[in-house]
Amino acid sequence: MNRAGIVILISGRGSNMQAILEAARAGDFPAEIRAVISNAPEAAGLERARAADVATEVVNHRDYRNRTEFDRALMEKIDARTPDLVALAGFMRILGPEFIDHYAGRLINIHPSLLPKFPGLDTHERALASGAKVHGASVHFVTREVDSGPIIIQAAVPVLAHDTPETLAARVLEEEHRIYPQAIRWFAENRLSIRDGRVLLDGAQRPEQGLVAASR
Ligand code: NHR
Ligand code: GAR
Repeated sequence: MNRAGIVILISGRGSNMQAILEAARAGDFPAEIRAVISNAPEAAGLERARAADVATEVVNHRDYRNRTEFDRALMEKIDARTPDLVALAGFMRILGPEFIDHYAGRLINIHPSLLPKFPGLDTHERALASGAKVHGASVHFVTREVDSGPIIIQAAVPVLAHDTPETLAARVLEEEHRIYPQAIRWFAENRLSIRDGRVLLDGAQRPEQGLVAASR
């Protein structure tokens, strides 16, 4: 079987990247990781990728005069790997319209909240401050407007009485590691489509397959 090629973009630790690499290693996974690219030379995920024998690149945003120049350099590095899918995994730079349009329909992100709640940064702090009883993570197609693209899958976790941003983040992260490989599997199996701004799985809206419920 022809496996889909993936390029993963990171900025930091790379635990979601690692979860995807491990899923791909496990066999019968329909995608292969062609490269991991970081905008941050110090990202710990680069070391983890190397340890797994995956090609790595750095496109340091500080080396470019503006966002457009950075985005173009990044596009060049990505396209050299001819991926079917580009996956943001803890990638921390907002991408401009030229980049977004170039990868339309083949660019996805994992975001640590139940979108459309808490787009942007510091999601766990904000979820706690809001008094929310559930929180979670979302995998979505990336569009020009940040954290607003069509949602592929979400996982919910309970917010517990003594949670801190750190304990809540850890509970969410476990779910991220489950749903990101799942979303990539669906994409690689060509089972996802977008109609009226919504993601369909096998041509239908299937909440029971698109949501992993709160556990514990
Ligand atoms: N780009 C577009 N156009 N659309 C999206 O949906 C994107 C995107 C780039 C990244 C990930 C996103 C997240 O999951 C993502 C989605 C960084 C910021 C941010 O404010 C916001 C959202 C996300 C990632 N970044 C600052 C910036 O000026 C830098 C912050 C930093 O370096 O710490 O780019 O949350
Ligand atoms: C993850 O929780 C991811 O959802 C979040 O950062 C963490 C990265 O962890 N992403 C963002 O906040 C994007 N702005 P990881 O590097 O270990 O995968």
